[in-house]
Parts: sequence; structure tokens; C-alpha cells
Amino acid sequence: MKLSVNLCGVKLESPTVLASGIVTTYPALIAASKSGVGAITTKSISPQPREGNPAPVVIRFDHGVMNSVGLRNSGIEKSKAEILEFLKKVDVPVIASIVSFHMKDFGPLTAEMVSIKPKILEVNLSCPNVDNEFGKPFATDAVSSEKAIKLVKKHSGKVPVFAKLSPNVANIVEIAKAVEAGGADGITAINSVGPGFLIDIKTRKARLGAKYGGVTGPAIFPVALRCVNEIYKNVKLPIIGMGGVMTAEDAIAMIMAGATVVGVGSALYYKGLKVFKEINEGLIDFMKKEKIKSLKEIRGCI
Ligand code: RRO
Repeated sequence: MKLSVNLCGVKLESPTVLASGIVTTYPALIAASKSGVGAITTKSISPQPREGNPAPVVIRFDHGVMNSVGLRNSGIEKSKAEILEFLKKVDVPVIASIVSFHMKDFGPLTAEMVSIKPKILEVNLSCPNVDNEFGKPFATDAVSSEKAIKLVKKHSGKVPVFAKLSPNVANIVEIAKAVEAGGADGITAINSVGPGFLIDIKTRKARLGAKYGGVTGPAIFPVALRCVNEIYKNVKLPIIGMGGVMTAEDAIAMIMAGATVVGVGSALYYKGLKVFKEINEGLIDFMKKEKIKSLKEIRGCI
């Protein structure tokens, strides 16, 4: 019986991935790497530094979490040096996330990021909290998505490229096929749902500093599961399936829907880093009970 998974030639000891943007400092990411997680993803890095949105940028509600971080990050120049140092200190594979608002920046940004040799590159085409040059995330348009991935692939060398997709589209299969045609090696699905809106009725003000924000956590799990399943049934690429995964049962369902590995993000706000050990143990228990030797036996079974 084994939990390890091969993701585009990269060995993960556990089929779990820390989603982008949840743990944002490099010392905290190093601590996260020791939690039993299979791989960790950096915060999305943009060509230029960004201040992000006014506080509060992350809030909890009854059924999930909302964020309007607004892509706060130090930009590729400063981040490169930080990530390079960080890569020396982590034992699990690192997925470097990049984001751009202009098509022309994807090539140079990719070249900068792959020069420090992350194991996988994730291209965030789907941030719900900031607009690109066309006024909407690239992942809401098939032509832009394919073009962006083609540009990334020209500069990514041997580093596998995952495209992170948005659930906020009429047809996610169309976008998944577009990034496949653009040469993506894998797909990460899904980014936040929305944007959404919550009001503090006592103050009559928005609960998030930026008013609207992406919805994550348990509320979006069924949406994520459906998106992953639709992608799995129509595209031949490995999937990092994420969106509201809280438990080992959720992770099993995500793999049954077609995910190769399972991303975990908002669950950390509820359970902290122990969630990865909990999921690994739950997977082992399930495999023992169901007499499964490898997760391959249940992947995409429905
Ligand atoms: O930083 C953010 O506001 C953010 C990003 Br880049 C993203 O991809 N998804 C999200 O929910 N928030």
C-alpha cells in the first residue's frame, strides 16, 4: 500500500498539496513542509510588487472563507532571491505560482521563475480579486488561456507547467481543453468561487476591506468536485484537485472525481497544519478497509 504519487515526473510522498496563498511567508512555508504534505505551493508572484487590498483580507463565515488579498507579493525580482534560499531548506517538492495581468509578461516572468528551478510551475490564470488587461481573469476565456500557456511553455524548459483554472465560467471543459492545446502538463482546479459579498448588518458595511472577494472553504467543495470530474472526463492531464477539501473523506472523493493529487487550502484556517497528517492517516485507513493498494484503483472511478 502506498500514498506516494508521481506528478509529471515529480515524486510526492503524500497525494496532498498545500494550495497557493494560504501560507505566505517563507519561514512558515518551511514549517508547513514538515507537516506530512506532499508538495507546497508559493503565493502567486507577479512581475511587479503589489501592496494588495485594504484589511480585512481574509474572513470566515458559517460555511467557508472569503478573501480579497489582492495578490499582495514582493514581485519576481525580490521573490526570486527569497524562493531560492527557501528551496535550499525544504525537503518536499515546491510548486512556484506565477500570475500576470498582461499577456506580454508571461514569457519573461516564466524565464525568471524557472531559472531558480522549482519542481513545478503553476500559472494562476484565475485570481478573482484582480483584473487582467482585458478586465477579467485569463481563465474565463479559452483563447487567452491557450495563448498564456503557450507563452509560458516557450520559456519553461523541463519544468512541468500547471494551469490554475477558475470555476467562474459557463464551460470549464472548454478552458481545460484550451490549456491542454497550449501545452500545459497539468491542471490545478479550482481557484475561488465568485467574487462573493458579505455584509456586517450591525455596521452596515462590507465585511471585507475590498468589499467583494473570492469564496473558498467547505461551501465550494461540491463545485470543485464537479469541475475536477468534468476536466478528468474530457482532458488527459493530471489534476491537482482543490476547493473546500477539509477531511480525508473529501480527499478520497476528490481522487474518485479524477484528481491525481488533492490541494488543501482553507482547511488550514480551521485545523492548522495537522490537517495533512489527518488526511494521510484517513487515506491509509480507507485503503486498508477497501483493500486498495494504490490510489490509482479509485482515481476517476465515477
Ligand atoms: O491574492 C488574491 O486575492 C487571490 C488570488 Br492571487 C487567487 O488566485 N485567488 C484568490 O482567491 N485570491
